[in-house]
Amino acid sequence: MTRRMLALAMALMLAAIPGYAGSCATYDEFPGYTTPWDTDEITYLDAWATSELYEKKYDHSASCAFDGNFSTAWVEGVDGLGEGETVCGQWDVSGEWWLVGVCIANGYQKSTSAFENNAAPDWVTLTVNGESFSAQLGRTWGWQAVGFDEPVNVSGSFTLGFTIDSATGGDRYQDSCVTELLPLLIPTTSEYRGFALGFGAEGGTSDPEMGTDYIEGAEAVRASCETLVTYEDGSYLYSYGWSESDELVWSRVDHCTFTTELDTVAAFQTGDLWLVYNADEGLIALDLATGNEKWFLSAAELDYTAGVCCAVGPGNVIYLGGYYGPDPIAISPEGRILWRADLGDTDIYWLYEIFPTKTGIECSYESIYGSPGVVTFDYDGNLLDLDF
Ligand SMILES: [Ca+2]
Repeated sequence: MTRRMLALAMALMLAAIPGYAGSCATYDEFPGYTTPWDTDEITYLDAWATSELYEKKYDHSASCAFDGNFSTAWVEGVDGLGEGETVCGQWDVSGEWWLVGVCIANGYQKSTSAFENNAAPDWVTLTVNGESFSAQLGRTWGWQAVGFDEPVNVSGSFTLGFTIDSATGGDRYQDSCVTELLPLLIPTTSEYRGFALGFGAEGGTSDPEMGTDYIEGAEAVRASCETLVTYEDGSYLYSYGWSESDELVWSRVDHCTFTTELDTVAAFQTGDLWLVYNADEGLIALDLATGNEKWFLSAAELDYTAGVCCAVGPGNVIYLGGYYGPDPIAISPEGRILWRADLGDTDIYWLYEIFPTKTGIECSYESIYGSPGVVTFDYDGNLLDLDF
């Protein structure tokens, strides 16, 4: 690996350091993750809480938050909304795992009336192995998920603590309830890329300084993505569209079965489009505001596989390159292939970075002539300069 490649790998690693927690999605929207319900390798052991509401006819003990039963909930037992109260669950795992987050069924989900009548945690602190994560939950029906800023390595037995920092009262009662807490884990052989927010997210090399007003027409929704790379069944890319008030507007999962050390999934934004690249399928353009598909270019049409790099130039034109070549392709925001460059030299390979400049796109390559090499094309795809 050359110095330049090392620098690139470092940059990608730095870009991958997640700094975002508190995303919401349904349990079903997290394929690729393992829960205690999915495997014998994660065994539920025990539960306890700092307080439990006692009612003769109903069980509200700590174990109700871990029983897989939506008719039962842990209900704290102090006066008021239960701020500061904690419920804990303990599991035993065989081997080593990353605990990456928690799926939560918030409030009392036995029935819609129980849900509305009772209180539900708002801000909470999740604790595992001495690491704490703060997250705001929605007072929403069904599952929501909290992704940790960084995954926590667990082996042997581990304890998940859930502390209520604030809560929203119910129509009739002030007792805070939690119906289910379900840890999300991945094997340590998988690679968790965390959350990447906004422009030039995972896999992107776009330059927001280029003068492209990339949020024009899409101020109401911003997008984020998260990548999960497993060496068992390929990579998953989770994309989310968020409103200005941080409500989840849309989400989707893209799965790529092709396995390599290179990125096989990527997402980036241009104008009012959220672009998802999947080495199995191709380039999918989504409406940033709705998550609906606008156009699609197949991997065969693009002639790309893994290690995609992308950039957005003037007029929101998209430029793609990749490890296995070929040379850059320019795609209009409407999904039309504008041009394909062709260097015609197989000794210049692995286009790994595209950088839009005033005169054209600077493309960084590896080659037998020395690395890095920079090839510049003008915005019509004509070769301007070869610098090796
Ligand atoms: Ca329950």
